[in-house]
Amino acid sequence: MKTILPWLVGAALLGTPALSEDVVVDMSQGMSHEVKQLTDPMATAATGMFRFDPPLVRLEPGDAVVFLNSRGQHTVHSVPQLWSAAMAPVSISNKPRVEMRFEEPGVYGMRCNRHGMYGMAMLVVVGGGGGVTSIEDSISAMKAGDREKQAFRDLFALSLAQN
Ligand SMILES: [Cu+2]
Repeated sequence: MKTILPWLVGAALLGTPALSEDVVVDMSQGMSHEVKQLTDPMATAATGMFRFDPPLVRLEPGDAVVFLNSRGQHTVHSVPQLWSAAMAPVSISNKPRVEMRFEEPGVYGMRCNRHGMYGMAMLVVVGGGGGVTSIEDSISAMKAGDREKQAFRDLFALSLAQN
């Protein structure tokens, strides 16, 4: 049985922090990983119709994620219960391309404001992860439907299976 590292609930410590808008990244440092936001009418499962691609990204500290296609239909918003306190929350909408560098190890859960209810969720794990005390407690504390919570459970399970 794999022990889960001491994760710490960032949201409880942060309260309701101000959302950061654009985060400008110097791409000369670290690698960048593109994450597309897709609407796929051919998807066979409802959870696949609206999705981040890929939904799980592992980074080294200093690497960046390039969020593509936050245009009206899709957004990227941090989930307070699944967000390491080391980094300011994110709120991206109406931007075709936003680069964001993740400097601190931790886990960072994000959702689309419009399609989170359909399971449009994603997880960034930086370095060894950490930052959330209990995955299940944090997910339970989310104000979200079962489909979205299950999407995050699946992403955490996938991330732990890859360790
Ligand atoms: Cu969306």
